[in-house]
Amino acid sequence: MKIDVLTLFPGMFAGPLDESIVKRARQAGLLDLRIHNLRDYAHDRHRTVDDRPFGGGPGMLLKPEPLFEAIEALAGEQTRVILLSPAGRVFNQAVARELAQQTALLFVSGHYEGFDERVREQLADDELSIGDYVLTNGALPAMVIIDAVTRLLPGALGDDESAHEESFSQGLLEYPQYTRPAEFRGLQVPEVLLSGNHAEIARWRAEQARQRTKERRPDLM
Ligand code: 4HQ
Repeated sequence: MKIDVLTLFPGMFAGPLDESIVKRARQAGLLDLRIHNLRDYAHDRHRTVDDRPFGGGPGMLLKPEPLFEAIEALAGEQTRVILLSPAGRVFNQAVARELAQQTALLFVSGHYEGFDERVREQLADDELSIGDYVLTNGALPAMVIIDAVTRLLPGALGDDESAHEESFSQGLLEYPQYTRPAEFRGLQVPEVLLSGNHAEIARWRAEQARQRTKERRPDLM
């Protein structure tokens, strides 16, 4: 998969996408990730990318010319162009699975009060939010989504990591888990997990997952 990111803060992307599973996916050629500075597409010597809203009001907007030129330069026929903003549909695991099927993604990370509406109308295929809170810009949302999508690319997870994906994708929260020692500071691991009875263990785990989900995240049930 090819992923391009258009941002005013390319420096924010150094680090989170250079570790762990995303790093390995990039090295293996499963993910071709490129970060682009929106300022490189500005027209003037001050590299201006923002301007005041018509009609007045607080804050600045990303002006259309640099965004149009950048997106037209970076997006191919197959590219899904995605704006990050709190007004988007809310990202979740189902959206991650949908994006993991695409050939190419271009994330456009907003800043200030957002985008000139013509960018939305003419260039965006999709608009996503990572949740109902306000961030300073769309760089972290872009990284969150890239992380969640990358681990779904075929071959991105090792065998141990894939086994884990199965249990979460049942749509419930995880059951409680324990490792050695069986007693730690007087705290015992539940007897059933030491029993060796695999059918009974599977039943116990399913019930724990159900109870925990009902208690903490009834919206998932
Ligand atoms: N922002 N999910 C404002 C977000 C956000 C979110 C990005 C802040 C866009 C203009 N983006 N800029 N939550 O809060 O995606």
